[in-house]
Amino acid sequence: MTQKFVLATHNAHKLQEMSAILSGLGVEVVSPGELGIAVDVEETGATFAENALLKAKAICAAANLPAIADDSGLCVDALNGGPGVYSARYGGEGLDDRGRYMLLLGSMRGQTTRAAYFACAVACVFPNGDQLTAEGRCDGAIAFAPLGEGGFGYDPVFLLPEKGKTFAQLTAEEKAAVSHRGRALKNFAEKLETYLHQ
Ligand code: ITT
Repeated sequence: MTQKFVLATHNAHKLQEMSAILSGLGVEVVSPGELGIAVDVEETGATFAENALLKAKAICAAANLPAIADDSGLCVDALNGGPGVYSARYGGEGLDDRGRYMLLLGSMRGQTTRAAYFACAVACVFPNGDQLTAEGRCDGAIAFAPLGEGGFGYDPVFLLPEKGKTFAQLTAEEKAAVSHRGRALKNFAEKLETYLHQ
């Protein structure tokens, strides 16, 4: 594929994961920083898919290049699906990743129902207005204490029962093979290939 895509994210960890996964799938990407673009998009959508589309549209318009956005989050059964689309803002502005996952562990204290999943919606918008979308999900459970040093965000408290490890205990490749983002981007790359051969 010779077409270049700009990744519509300001999250350095997401950028790194998306670049690695998409490069492995043969999709050439550039970051907004490399293009000198910084667009702050208000995530007003009610769903991951709506927010992904908002981000992709805004960056596509600013860069005049096809733009790929990811909107993602952690959905916890015992918290009625929260923090969900509010995962990046959980607990308010003052918290960092650790602050957010510690807050989550606190709100899960005494909860025996630990089921949770990560969700990811990917949207790609082309300068001619065409759109491609894809979704991915990874089921797991909320750990009782943080474990592992890898990844970002809620990774230290997201447990994959079948591996007996948190996302933060996996290598980047192991995480990408099963993660919500890895699955969504793989599905997206298949749709992109079909689209580009039309
Ligand atoms: P952009 O909108 O600029 O892409 P963001 O971090 O605000 O960056 P989102 O609105 O999609 O992105 O929020 C996603 C949040 O969900 C992210 O900040 C993490 O807290 C969490 N999250 C998403 N994917 C994750 C992953 O793979 N591992 C751990 N936490 C993740």
